[in-house]
Parts: sequence; C-alpha cells; structure tokens
Amino acid sequence: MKTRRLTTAQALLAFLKNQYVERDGVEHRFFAGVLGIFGHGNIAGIGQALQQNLDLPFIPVRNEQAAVHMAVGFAKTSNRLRTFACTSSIGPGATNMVTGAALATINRLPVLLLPGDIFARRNVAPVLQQLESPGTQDIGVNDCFKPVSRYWDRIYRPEQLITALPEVMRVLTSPSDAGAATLALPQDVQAEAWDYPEELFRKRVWLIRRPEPDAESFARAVDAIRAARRPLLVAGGGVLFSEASDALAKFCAATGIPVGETQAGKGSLPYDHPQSTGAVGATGTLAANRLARDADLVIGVGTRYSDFTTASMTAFQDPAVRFVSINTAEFDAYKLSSIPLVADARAALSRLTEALAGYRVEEGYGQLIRSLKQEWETEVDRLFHLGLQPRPAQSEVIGAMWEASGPHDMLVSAAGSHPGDLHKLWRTRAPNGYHMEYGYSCMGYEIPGAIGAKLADPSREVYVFLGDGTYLMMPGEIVTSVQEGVKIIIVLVDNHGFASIGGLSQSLGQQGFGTEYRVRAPESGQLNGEYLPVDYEANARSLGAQAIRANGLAEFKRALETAKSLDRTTVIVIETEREVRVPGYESWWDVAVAEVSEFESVRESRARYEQARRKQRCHI
Ligand SMILES: Cc1ncc(C[n+]2csc(CCOP(=O)(O)OP(=O)(O)O)c2C)c(N)n1
Ligand SMILES: [Mg+2]
Repeated sequence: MKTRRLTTAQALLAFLKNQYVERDGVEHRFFAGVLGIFGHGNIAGIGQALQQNLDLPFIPVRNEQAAVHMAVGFAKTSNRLRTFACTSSIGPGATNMVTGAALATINRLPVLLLPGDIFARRNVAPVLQQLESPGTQDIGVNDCFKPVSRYWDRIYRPEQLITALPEVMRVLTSPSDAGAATLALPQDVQAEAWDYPEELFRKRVWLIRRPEPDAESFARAVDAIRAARRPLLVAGGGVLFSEASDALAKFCAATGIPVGETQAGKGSLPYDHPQSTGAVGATGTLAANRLARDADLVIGVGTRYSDFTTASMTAFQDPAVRFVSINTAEFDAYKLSSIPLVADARAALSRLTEALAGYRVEEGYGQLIRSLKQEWETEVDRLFHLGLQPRPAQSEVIGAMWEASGPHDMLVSAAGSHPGDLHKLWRTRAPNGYHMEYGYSCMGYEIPGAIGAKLADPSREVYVFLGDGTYLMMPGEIVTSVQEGVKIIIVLVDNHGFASIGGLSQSLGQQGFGTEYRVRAPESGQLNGEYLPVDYEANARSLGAQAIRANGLAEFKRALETAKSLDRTTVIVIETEREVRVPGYESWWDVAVAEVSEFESVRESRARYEQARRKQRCHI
C-alpha cells in the first residue's frame, strides 16, 4: 500500500482539500478554507499544517464563535454545497464555538469544527485551560459539543482519521442531517506523524441526493390536495436549500395554491408572485395568517414547524385541517400528523405539479388570495412611509433600505425586533435575498454571518440590519471584513437597548424592566438614569469601518447611497422611535406568564395569556 507520512493535522487538511460535492451534475469544492484563531492547542498542529497548505486559505477571525457564524453564513448562501472548517485552541477558544455549533445544527447548516483538545498522552496534565474531573480522565470541555453536533468524535490516534472523516462528510453533505460536525483534536495527536494510505487523499465527490417520495405516500398526498378547498403551502428553508423556487413557482401558478413563508423560507417566491402571501405565523402577514387560520390543508415544504411558524400551535384553526409535509428529514415530515413525503423539495414539487394536472383552487378562493395580497401590500407601503419626525420608525428605515437595495442584493439579520419586522415587510425579490438566522436567533450572528454570505457570493451587495444590543455583542468582526477586503453595509438601529424584549416585557406586565440601556441612578440605585452614552459611530470607525450617523430618514437615504459607492465596510447609525412598532397581525406567540405576582399588571397579563392559550391545538 502506498503511504504518505504526515502529521494528523497535515493529513486532515490533505483530506479536506480533496472533498467535492455534486448536485444536478455540477461539482463544487466543499471546503473553501479554514477560519479560526491559533493558541497553544492548535498552532503546532493545524497551524503548522495550514502554513504548508496555502491552497486551503486560513482566515483569522476575532472570536471563535464568529468563525462558526461566518462558516454558517457561507454555507447558507451556498445552499449547503460549500462550507468552511473552523479551528480553535483548547479551552475557551473551543467553548467559544459551542454557541456557533448549536446555531449550525439547529439551522441544519454544515460546518466542520476542529477544537483543540488536551494531551491524549496525559503525562503533563493538567495543561493550561484543562478542565479536570476527579471521577474520570476521559472528560473535557469539548464534551460540551456533543448535544450540539450532528457528529462528534475525539481523535486519540492519528489513524482514527481514516474512520472518522467519512462520517464527517456523510453528515455535512446530508440533506436531512446536516449540522455541526466536531472533531476534537488533542494537541499532541495533531502533531504526531503516521503513514497514511495514499487512498485517503484521492479526490472524492459526494453526491447530494434528491430523494423522490414513495409511491403510496405520494398518492395519498395527491388525493388530499385534490380534495382540499382552502389549501395553503408553507415554504420553509428546505425550499431554498433544494433550489426549488422555480418548481414552487410553477406548482403555485398551476394550482393557484397560495404560499406563506417561514423565516428560513422567505424568498422562496418573489414577493410579487401572484400566489405569494408573504410571512406566515407569529410574525406573519395578515394575508398569510388569515389563509392559515381557515386552511383545510397545509402543505409544509422543508419546514420544521417551529413555534413562530405555527404561532405556537394557534395558526391553523379549521377543526378538520390536515397536513402534507415534504421534507428530506423523516423527523420533520411526520410532524403534525402529516402525510409524510420524505423527499427533496424540488423533486416532490415537480412530481406534484404533474400529478395534479387539471386541479385548481376555486375562483372564490383565488379572489380572496388576490384581495388579501393587495391589502397587505398597501399596509407595507403605509408602514414604509409613516412620515414620523424627527426620528423615523424602524419600518421606515426598512422601507428606505429596501428602496435603496437592488433585486439581487442580500439582507442579513438574526435577532431583536428586526427579524419580526423584516419577516413581514421585506419584499424579497430573489432566492437568498433574505438571509435570516432565526433557528437560534443569535445576537451577534449578523456581522460575521454577513461576511460569510458575502464570501460565498461577492456579486451581491450585502446589507446587515441589526440593533444596538446585538452590535455590542460582536462588533469585532468588522476588523475581519477589513482584513479580507469583504465589504458589507451595516445598518445599526440605535434605540437605547432592547426594543424587542422591552416590548415583550411590557406585554407581560413587566414594564420593560432591565431592557433599556441606562446608567444606574445614584438616587434610586436602579437603571433609570440617563441613556448610556455609547458612540457607535466612533466604535465602528475605530475598528476600521467607514461610519456615518444619519439624523432622520433623509440623511439615512443619503448615507445608503454613500455606503453603496464605497468599497469598504460601512456602518450607518440611525436613531429610531423605539415605541412605534410594527403591529402583529392576528397572531400570537407563547411566552409563559408568571402565574402569581405582586404586580397587578402581571396578573392581568396572565389572565390574557390563559385566554389566548385556549386557541392552541395539538393536531394529533
Ligand atoms: C445571544 C443572545 N442573547 C440573548 C438573546 C435574547 N434577545 C433577543 S432580542 C434581544 C434584544 C436585542 O436588542 P437589539 O439588538 O438592540 O434589538 P432591538 O430589540 O432593540 O430591536 C435579546 C436580549 C438572544 N436572542 N441572543
Ligand atoms: Mg436596540
């Protein structure tokens, strides 16, 4: 057998460089590079190997969590056909990636995590940053990755790579099981040499399957759709991952079935497609939510039916409502007692369009869809142009951003009041034009996620929409965007703290306690002094970005034009009217209210809550 003598780290990189995926006859190199930060736990192993493998580029970041977000942003924009590996030292560098791992796994996005680990040899334990346990020597902080990884392994011997790496690739390229794959790499093993079989480094092309639905389930689904009078299709992230937008548009045009989109699925149809009724669920449009309420059949495509999509199980009120679910993951396809089509979205939708030839929703239903859609567009126009002075509402900032952006551009966001407002208001024109991380809704995802998205598709202008709270959590990757010459436009809404959780707090009868950015007042000892004097513009500039403060909407529009003309990352800071919010549209979200309280306002909120819960259904 022909062998190559390499360290574990060198062998790992040699393998990664030769992994490709193929879908629809097109091949992609799977790993675009390695993101991370060096420390004593990886510099001599992975660090050394990267230095002699410059064709697998290394991108240093500011925070390991951000590295994973960047890989996720890249993988999501690439429809899971490409990703990055992330390297860290041992201890804090490794555990910084745990949040990113959870985010990736929840969103079903492939990332490879390579946390350094303590000496396998053990004779020098405890090493710097080692967690010791009196009960076993076989535990460490990297065990924290187990519940948040789809595949987890620790490489105690160099030859274990041979059996671990194919499992890693199976998970990362799986349409149903993609998520974080974690290989914990003890620092001594990383540097240890072994005679690896040459065969390990041959080019491998992993086929991304498009599974077809089974005949019997398919026939039942067709019957259910043909019998439906008020069907609604719920488009989830799986539609985009599968690149099924065209198939979906044809299905809807042929059948007249309207579409509501989840956060991950938004942009599955262009907003002006006649059957697109926009966002559905807790942050849904009036149009989609009314259709959901009365639907007798819901066709879920590539959705996990999260609580936001089902409005905490209150969205679908027809007592006889049934579900058909198309999903590559059997787990999701069976949810809500669905007729399960365990299949690729594009394959299943194309087959359904053929099998449903001649079927079309009744004209009355078609008219209802048209009028609801028109009413909704009027509502968006109203919210885009409220004319508030001197500070605009957030909806007007969104409107101005939408008007400034082009049809091919991309919007990135994740947490705060932004996802809810954008889900309702953003008029997505092209697949992946709307990049929302709402599986984990992780504050701090936005900037690194956007850098990853831009790396995946440099042809798009990438707009990041985030709050002051989330900005403060992870502004440091602006430095990485400067380092890599990756330009993004960051719109920072300054509303002195958490408008979202502040609003939620008020609705729970808690008066916004602990959600505003104010100094502790000496008289009261409480956080009710002046607003915190944070200069976001100076902060962004200090990190290397161009920074503009926009006073009012007119200045904001000019700032957007300036940002577009520049070739480096630009942060636009705009203060908004915190208390003018985009309303909800006949929907609800379950956040349990205290059952007993000293506050009358909480008791009132609890009474409303108990009333609202009566609408919850279990769809068994
Ligand atoms: C890492 C993380 N911590 C906490 C939360 C809970 N959370 C959701 S939104 C939010 C406030 C976000 O504030 P900001 O970015 O200013 O947006 P705004 O609410 O003002 O729109 C918090 C704390 C979260 N989603 N992620
Ligand atoms: Mg805020």
